[in-house]
Amino acid sequence: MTPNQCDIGLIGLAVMGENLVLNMESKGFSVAVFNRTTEVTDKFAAGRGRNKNIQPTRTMEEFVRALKRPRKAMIMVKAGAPVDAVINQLAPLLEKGDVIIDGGNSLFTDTQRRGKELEQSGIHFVGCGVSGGEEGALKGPSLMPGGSRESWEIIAPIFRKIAAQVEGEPCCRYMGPDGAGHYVKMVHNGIEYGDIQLICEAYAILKDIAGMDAPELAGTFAEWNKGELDSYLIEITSQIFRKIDPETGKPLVDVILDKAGQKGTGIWTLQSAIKQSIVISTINAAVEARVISSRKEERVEASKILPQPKVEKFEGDRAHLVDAVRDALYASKIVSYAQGMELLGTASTEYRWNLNLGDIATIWRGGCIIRAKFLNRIVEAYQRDPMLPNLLLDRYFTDIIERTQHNWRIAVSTAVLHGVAVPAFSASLAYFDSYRQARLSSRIKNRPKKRPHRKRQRRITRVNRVARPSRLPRQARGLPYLSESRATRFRRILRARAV
Ligand code: NBP
Repeated sequence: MTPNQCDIGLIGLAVMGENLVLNMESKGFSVAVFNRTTEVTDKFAAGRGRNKNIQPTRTMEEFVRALKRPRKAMIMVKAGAPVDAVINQLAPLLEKGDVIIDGGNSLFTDTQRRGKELEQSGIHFVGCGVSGGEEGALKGPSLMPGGSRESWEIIAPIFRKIAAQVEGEPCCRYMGPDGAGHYVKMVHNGIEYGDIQLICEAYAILKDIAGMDAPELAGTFAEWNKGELDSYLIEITSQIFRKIDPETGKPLVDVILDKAGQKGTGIWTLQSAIKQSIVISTINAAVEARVISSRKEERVEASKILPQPKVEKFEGDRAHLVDAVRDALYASKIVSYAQGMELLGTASTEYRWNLNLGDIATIWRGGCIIRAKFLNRIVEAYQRDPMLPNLLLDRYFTDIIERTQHNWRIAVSTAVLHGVAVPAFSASLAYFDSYRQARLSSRIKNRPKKRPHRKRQRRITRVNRVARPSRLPRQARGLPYLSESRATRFRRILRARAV
């Protein structure tokens, strides 16, 4: 192939990189590829990349020479130091106006730093969240690009085409400047953890209390997948229950190790939520559940020492319990997304990203692990009110909570009485029970404050008026202009509901 002919280049031919390259090529783009270990490149070129519009390269110089201007080079290597190592090799060979895209799970603050560093040489840097695992990468992922708008215009024709398509719409929209794309991907992963944990808890109640076996569980989840819970994760859960372990002949779910690991993004989401003072208790419960599950040996020992609850066999109405668990799952999921969306909205204000929450729900509808019918309801909620402070306040979601609330409590209390751990179900319910109350028990923590002397009070007020930066208009403080304060938004929601 002659130089400067490839539409895009990709560095890092592990599972995600290889599949993305094949996806790009299948959509009509020519792709140059490079990998630190040359044998990996050679193996790919001779195998899955054979007889395709793919150009293997063996040095970074050869890789850069293969690209059309403005050059578009995507990095798909392990997050952290490897990304910096690749950028340090690649950037000196690029020119002003070229674009580097980091498609790995990088920490958004690293993306902000890298973007600033590259800006000095006029090279665009895009931090792009890629969701959907290896299958998504091959067939169409959900893509969350962040960087300058100019860089988005350069990569958009390729990215919109390789993304998953839902109802003719690509699951890829511009998220916002600098670290916005990687931040959205990070929260997406946190939400994914929450979804998975909620499913685990539904399974625990149905199996350990209702006594359902694998075929019954498969049928129940398949049934749920026909309704409001229709989603990729519910669908694959129903399929998992049908898998048989070839060695023992038992259902796979009964023999598989109960130990879950985690990568950085769940913990980063929690750290960011603490920094922004946002409660994401469902995601928090999900991350902690993984931590406890990973201590298998310790749990085995503890189970021999600690007292087990003395519980009676469940004698209630099994069908009713199944309905209660389904409702608890849906209500808790709504709370989890309400928390995740609030975190995104707050970070957007803090970092001045101007995130569009409706767009984010739109691009999660396909390609990614959390794809679900329910995301359409979130899109509609933000169409009704783009400034919605909390999803629970949207009329559709309030109605769901009203309908499911009683069953939600039955599921959680039954689990507690039978000693089945449901940390994400109960954290979601506790969040709802706190958020819905005008007056909380926290008043006990507050000591009544002495009123200052009237003269001193006047002086404090005067000082505050002049010097407290929060008294200045938002724009004067360099914050993005918000048309409404949070309080005004609530008053408007209440007025609308009164009609
Ligand atoms: P890995 O995260 O396993 O990384 C392997 C790749 O990184 C190889 O190409 C390896 O080259 C390269 N690499 C390493 Br390690 N250190 C390097 C260095 N110092 N310089 C240059 N290259 C280096 O690959 P992956 O699972 O395909 O994931 C790629 C990215 O996508 C990650 O950030 C991941 O978090 C993210 N992601 C993964 C998934 C998923 O389902 N796997 C989903 C969504 C996002 P070598 O061959 O020479 O060792």
